[in-house]
Order: sequence, then C-alpha cells, then structure tokens
Amino acid sequence: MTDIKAALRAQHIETPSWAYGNSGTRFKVFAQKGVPRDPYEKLADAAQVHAYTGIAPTVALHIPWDKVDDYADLARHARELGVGIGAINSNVFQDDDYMLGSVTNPDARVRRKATDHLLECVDIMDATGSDTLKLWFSDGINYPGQDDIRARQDRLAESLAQVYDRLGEGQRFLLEYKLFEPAFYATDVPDWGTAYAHCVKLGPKAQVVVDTGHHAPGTNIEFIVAFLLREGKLGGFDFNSRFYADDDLMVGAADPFQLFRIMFEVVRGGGLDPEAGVAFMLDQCHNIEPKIPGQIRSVMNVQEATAKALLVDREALAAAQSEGDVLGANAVFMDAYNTDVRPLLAELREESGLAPDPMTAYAKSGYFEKIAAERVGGNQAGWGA
Ligand code: RM4
Ligand code: MN
Repeated sequence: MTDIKAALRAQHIETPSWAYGNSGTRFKVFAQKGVPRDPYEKLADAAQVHAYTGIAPTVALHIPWDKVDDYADLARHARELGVGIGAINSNVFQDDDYMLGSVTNPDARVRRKATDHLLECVDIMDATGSDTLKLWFSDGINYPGQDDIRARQDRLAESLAQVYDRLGEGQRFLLEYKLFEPAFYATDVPDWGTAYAHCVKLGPKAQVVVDTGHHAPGTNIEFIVAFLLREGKLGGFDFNSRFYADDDLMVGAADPFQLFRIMFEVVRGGGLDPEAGVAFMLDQCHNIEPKIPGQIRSVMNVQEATAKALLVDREALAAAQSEGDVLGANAVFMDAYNTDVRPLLAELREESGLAPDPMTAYAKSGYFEKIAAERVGGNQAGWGA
C-alpha cells in the first residue's frame, strides 16, 4: 500500500488553460459567470484545481489563445499561484489562410507561415521554461483528388523536421493524431501509426500523444498505449471522454472502465515513473457544467483509475496468465477495477493536509462567488472559433 500511495503522490495531471474559458459546440457557446478574461485569470482558476486535488501543478497553454506580451511574467505569475506552465499547444487551425491546410498546404507561403508559428511556440517554451510542444494539425482534404495525399506527407515531414531541429536541450514535441474533423475524407495525421512513423524518423525528441477522443468507436486504445510505451514513443495523453466523435467531455465520464484499462497499461509499461516522461494532460471543454469543478472531477477520475490500476495484483495476474487460466486472470483484473478506491484517496489527501473531498471543499470555499462578483466587464476567454 505504501508503494501505491507513493506512486499516486508522484502522479501529475496537467489541466488545459482552455478548459477555464467559455466553450460550446458549433451551434452555441454558452457564457458562464466568472469566466477568466485573460491567461492570468485562467492560471488563477487552474491553481484552484491544484489547491484542492494536490496533483495538478501544471497548466497547458494554447497559442494564440494565451498570447501575452511577457511570457516570463506569466510564468512568474503561475509560480506565485503555486503552479507552473506545462505544454505549449500550437494552433494552426483558426486562420483563413489554413482553409486548405497549414503545414501541408499546397501553397508554400502558407506552409511557411504555419511552420513559423510552430517555431514561435518553441520561443515561448524558452521564455516560460516549458519542455513540451504539442502539435495537432487539422490538415486534410474533403474530396478525393482534392490534393495529393503523398505530397502532403512530404510537406508535413519537411515542416516537422524544421521544428525538430529548433528544439533545445530538454525540449520535445508531441505529435497528436485524430481520425477526422475538420477534414472529412483524408486527414494528414489520422492515426497513431502515421504519427509514430514521423516521430521515429525524427528521433527521440519527437513522441506521440494519445488524445482519448480521437479514435474510431471500438478502437482498443490501451493496445496503442502498450505499444507506444514499449517503443519509448508515448509522450503523453490528452484525456477526455467521447460518446460519439471528439466530444471533449470529462475524462472517465463516458467509460471509466476504458480509462482503467488504459491506466493499467501505463502502470504495466512503467509509464507512471516520472523518468518515463509521460505527460498526463486533460484536453476538455466544459460547455454546460461549471469549469473549475469540472476539472477537479476530471483530475479525480484519472486518479481513481490510476489507483485501481495500481491495485491489480500483478503477481496473481502473471500466475494466472502463465497457467492459461483465462477466467482467473480476468477475475484478478476485475477485482481491482471493482474496488472502491475513494476511501484510499481520501486518506491520501488527508495525509497531505488536503480536504478528503475536493469537490465539496471547493464548493464551500466561496471562490466561485468571488470570481463571479469580481470578473465583470471585459471579454471572457473562449475558443475564438
Ligand atoms: C484538437 C486537439 C488539440 C486541441 C484542440 C483544441 O481537437 O485535440 O489537442 O488543442 O482540439
Ligand atoms: Mn487533444
């Protein structure tokens, strides 16, 4: 049990700055009270999530949504709040120039512009001290014949190589894949295999990030996780839940069993070891629920799945597996999943001087009432979509 607690104490879950802003679907973005007006206020909200969970010490930024004049000052502000800047997320999907693609665009001028943005993101890493750049490309085509699928791969490789070469000591990039949307016929980085192949070619500073919402229904995500970890190419997760497409709902809400299966492969593959460098990030939007408690709940869901994964009796499992005891092995696995780990986590929090239940502790804190009263006027942060 001491080992399990130590592993849980060492786990860090990164929250995304965009989760604190207003969001919605392409039909409607619903404004909520108290929503941050700038990156400084987003960091303040993220610090609340860390204050009550104790395991969310970093915040991912998204550029240009979190553009500021002085990134060193923003990093200082984060430190004062007790958090740090995590991954820098690039955004080459919201400019008119990118209608036909960003780094894979047939127009060299647009490709240059997109790659320059990615390089700018590395400058921001230098200024904030962040070690991770996250790359997601909305690039792809809607119609057969619209552009040359193979040439687009060449352009992608060329841009990635420029970014790779710009990475400094201790910096890396994570390449994200997504099946479809906004491109509907052929996406340029649609799956882990494509991302993996590009990363392998580039070298150790390029790794794959698994966004749990970016697969076809029925995909065995834990298999992908096991495979990438084995190859040293699992850079991290963008956690969220999906019922249909890229729903970005709270992780563990749609399928807590899947989250457990993923976390088991992480534990099995040594991915919880901080040395493994696996970043546990959330990539979510809270369209209809309050945002800070939505993040707290999500962090708790990942923590619960991790605790259950750590509870799997690996010795008994290995014994049953080697004996070919199908039902026995499955029972060992399910025993861990069916364990109520909430008392264990409450105890862990109390040992670290935290309230046993982060949700009620936050609700009682009065923070929401305070920001709702203070944050009037100005432009609430949102997706800018
Ligand atoms: C994309 C992808 C990226 C995220 C954006 C907001 O679908 O998941 O990680 O930065 O959405
Ligand atoms: Mn993502």
